[in-house]
Amino acid sequence: MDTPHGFHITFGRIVPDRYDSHLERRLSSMKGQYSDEQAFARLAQNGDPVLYEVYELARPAVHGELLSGISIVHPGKVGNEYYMTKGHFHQLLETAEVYYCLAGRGRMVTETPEGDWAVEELAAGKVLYVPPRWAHRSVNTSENEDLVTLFVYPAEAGHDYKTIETRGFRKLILDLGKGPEVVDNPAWGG
Ligand code: PAN
Ligand code: ZN
Repeated sequence: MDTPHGFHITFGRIVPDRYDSHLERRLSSMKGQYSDEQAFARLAQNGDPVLYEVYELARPAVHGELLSGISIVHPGKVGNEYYMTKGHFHQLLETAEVYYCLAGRGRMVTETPEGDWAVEELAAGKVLYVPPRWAHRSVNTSENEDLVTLFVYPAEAGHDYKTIETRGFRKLILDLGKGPEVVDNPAWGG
């Protein structure tokens, strides 16, 4: 919570000491992805904050190679919806991914083209396996800490962002006054 006279200090920012690419995703690149468009517009008037960052070690996109890196979702909300990644299916749908949560708290929102869905808790020390066919999005549900995960997936997987951009995920993670809740996405367009 912001207080009028106080400030807070974030300790121990996790950044890998070696990487090939560093991507910053700002609010403007998430247009249409948050449920409260008015809250999105209000936030956008005050600048274009970085919502999350990805550090990746490059490898050739061929069978047998693995890509790894660190994803950092910053704390914050657009209206009552927590900061989150865009989320995607892998272009090669039959490829999986492992996530290892290094710091923070959050949720991994997942679903398949067949209509299954699952929301898993993320907390430091938790390992999550995202099986082939499951779209995935990480959501930071902490009030003031980064959600930091290490990920590993086949280098040939590729990303299909379009499907999620067009129809969204079936489930949203909202704070309706009692902390994070899984809520049906009223705008889901499958
Ligand atoms: C991760 C994600 C990373 C950022 O490396 O790419 O967490 O999320 P978006 O790609 O959805 O913006 C991964 O799942 N790679 O496949
Ligand atoms: Zn992925």
